[in-house]
Amino acid sequence: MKLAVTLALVATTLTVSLPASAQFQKPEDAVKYRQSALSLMGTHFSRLGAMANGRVPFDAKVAQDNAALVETLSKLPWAGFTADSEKLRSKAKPEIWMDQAKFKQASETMMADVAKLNVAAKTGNLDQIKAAFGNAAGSCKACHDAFRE
Ligand code: ASC
Repeated sequence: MKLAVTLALVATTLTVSLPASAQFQKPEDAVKYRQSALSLMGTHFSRLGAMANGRVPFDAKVAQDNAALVETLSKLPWAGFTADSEKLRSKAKPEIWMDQAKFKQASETMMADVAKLNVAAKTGNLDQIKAAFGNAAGSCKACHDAFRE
């Protein structure tokens, strides 16, 4: 019994501390993971955009909920850009793996911008949200221009 508990603890520790690539059974799973995270981020970011651009009426609570989700989701895609998924067909450009420092910098800029968008959403001030949304949309686009087909 004690051994079983110890083994379970060791297994849990290993799972948590393994590198990202080892968290996916197949390279395809990593691609699916990052695409899912980016797709969800786009969905919730677009709902904020609709309010920032006046296409739907501003609702402070809806803006807060979506901005909080976007900030959380922004942390997820990167683990899916595993070395062994580079060879798979997707919109990811080889530059992601060729210039990893630049890709990491772009991801950090985006995460910082959406964290600021979340702060702005909590104020409930539409002008602040509009400004922060514009910056975040710019960092999404910059990364897509450089790293997405
Ligand atoms: C979105 C979405 C993106 C970004 C980007 C901003 O709503 O899905 O990828 O905004 O278009 O420039």
